[in-house]
Amino acid sequence: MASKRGALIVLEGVDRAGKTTQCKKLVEALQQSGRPAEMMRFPDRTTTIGQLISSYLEKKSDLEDHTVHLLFSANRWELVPLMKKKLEQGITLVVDRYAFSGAAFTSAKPGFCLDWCMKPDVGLPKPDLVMFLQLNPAEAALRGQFGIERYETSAFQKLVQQKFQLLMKDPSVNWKVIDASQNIEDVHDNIKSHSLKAINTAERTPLGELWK
Ligand code: ADP
Ligand code: FDM
Repeated sequence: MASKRGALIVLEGVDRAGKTTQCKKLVEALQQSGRPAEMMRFPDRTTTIGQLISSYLEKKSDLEDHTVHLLFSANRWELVPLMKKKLEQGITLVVDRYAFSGAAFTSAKPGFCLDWCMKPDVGLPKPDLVMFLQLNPAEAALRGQFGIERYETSAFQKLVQQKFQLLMKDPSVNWKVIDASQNIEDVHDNIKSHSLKAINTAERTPLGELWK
């Protein structure tokens, strides 16, 4: 009998909602309960493409808007063989941002439609679960100032949030909205319970293709 595949679990959400904190805690909890799990994040700034993106985000270089959008997508596609290999090995992948950030951030720029922004990511491995960490801007502000990277302004983040709301209307994706204003442990318990269900379901279902 073929071994059971791992689940592809994505955390999305506004800046400072707790994505990174929760991805790490989820991976630790899964590993401690004997379930193989690894964390990934997009953009993955370690690859050649990722370094171009990182320099753009740090405002050390400028890139044309369509071009950088396609680089973010290429950065996901270049990791697909590795992701599939790990999932087939039974490793659950917990991913900090994915194609939803890609579509939400670029479509918040003038002159971009959501449909065009989603196209390059059509066919990526489809997450078994996407959790959106919901936090209002006032509460996010209590967690610290915006950083100095590109996109880190409240006006732009507000537009991004609206694009996420549109993406969440798509019933082909298994979205769960998480109240990220709770304390770290309560958010974690919520995320863990959704994740355990997704891991069980993924064992019995083939990996899908996103937005196809
Ligand atoms: P993100 O990856 O979504 O930007 P982080 O996980 O980096 O968010 O968290 C941003 C900041 O908020 C960090 O200082 C983190 O310790 C803090 N934080 C995360 N989750 C919570 C929470 N539930 N309550 C209060 N502070 C939090
Ligand atoms: N971002 C992230 C995009 O614009 N497109 C994408 O496809 C992805 C994955 O890059 F501002 C943006 C979102 C955020 C920045 O920051 C990455 P972090 O701190 O590494 O998540």
